[in-house]
Amino acid sequence: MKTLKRPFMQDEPNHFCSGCGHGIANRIIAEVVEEFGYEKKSITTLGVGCSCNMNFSWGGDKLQCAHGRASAVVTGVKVARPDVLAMSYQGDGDAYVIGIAETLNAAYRNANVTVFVINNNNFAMTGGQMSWTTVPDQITTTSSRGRDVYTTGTPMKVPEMVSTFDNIGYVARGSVHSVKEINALKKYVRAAIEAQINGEGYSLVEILAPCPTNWGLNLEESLKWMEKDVLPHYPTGELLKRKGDR
Ligand SMILES: Cc1ncc(C[n+]2csc(CCOP(=O)(O)OP(=O)(O)O)c2C)c(N)n1
Ligand code: SF4
Ligand SMILES: [Mg+2]
Repeated sequence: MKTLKRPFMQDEPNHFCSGCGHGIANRIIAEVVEEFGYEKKSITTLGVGCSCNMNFSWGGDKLQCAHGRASAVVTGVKVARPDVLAMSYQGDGDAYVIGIAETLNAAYRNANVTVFVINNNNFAMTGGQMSWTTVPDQITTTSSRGRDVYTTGTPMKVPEMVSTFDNIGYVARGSVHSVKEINALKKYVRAAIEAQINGEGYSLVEILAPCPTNWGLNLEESLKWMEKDVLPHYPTGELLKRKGDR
């Protein structure tokens, strides 16, 4: 019988709610890090939010950052330790709202780091407030009648924005809402990490993920809602291919 190698996650069960998309994202990143042989040579900077729970499941070295600052901290990590795989793992509120300056500057400076942003369309950890990624008409605790895009802005699309910085390494958006998308996501994660290893510059993978707890839906309803209401605003795919493939 073939024994599958286990990704370098810790033995503790994760601390995410059942049906949460963070766990799948953690697992995929762990598998790819292990495939490249960096399980003992990675440093991940964590945003504030449910992403902090990665602390309990992730086997690599981690740095917990102040809210929104993980892309700045990971830039410094790579300067100090160019030999490690330097990744940040952040939520949409962390990376695209409070930390939008740090996120854009890391990309603009073409730091040779890999940024993962888990976009669940809300500030999950603090109870489901509206984020800049909340989709039109989405009900949150601070948009109780549904998000009004005329007064609060339209969904923030940072991968589309940074993919105009065409000196950088790689940009993609994936999702964990179906098996097909999970398989595609693994390819994006692999491409982003390989771009860093080859010194091709900044890479970003946004990962669409369900948050059944704050969406007030069960998992099945959450996945259907993503397909119908989230994907039209956040199409998946590669936005900026690796340098050799452009
Ligand atoms: C400076 C600061 N402001 C506000 C907060 C409160 N806070 C904690 S988590 C969070 C939102 C996190 O949302 P997101 O990054 O989308 O992560 P998620 O929990 O959705 O995965 C906020 C506003 C904080 N911890 N620090
Ligand atoms: S609140 Fe949402 S994002 Fe946070 S662990 Fe629960 S399901 Fe996941
Ligand atoms: Mg969020």
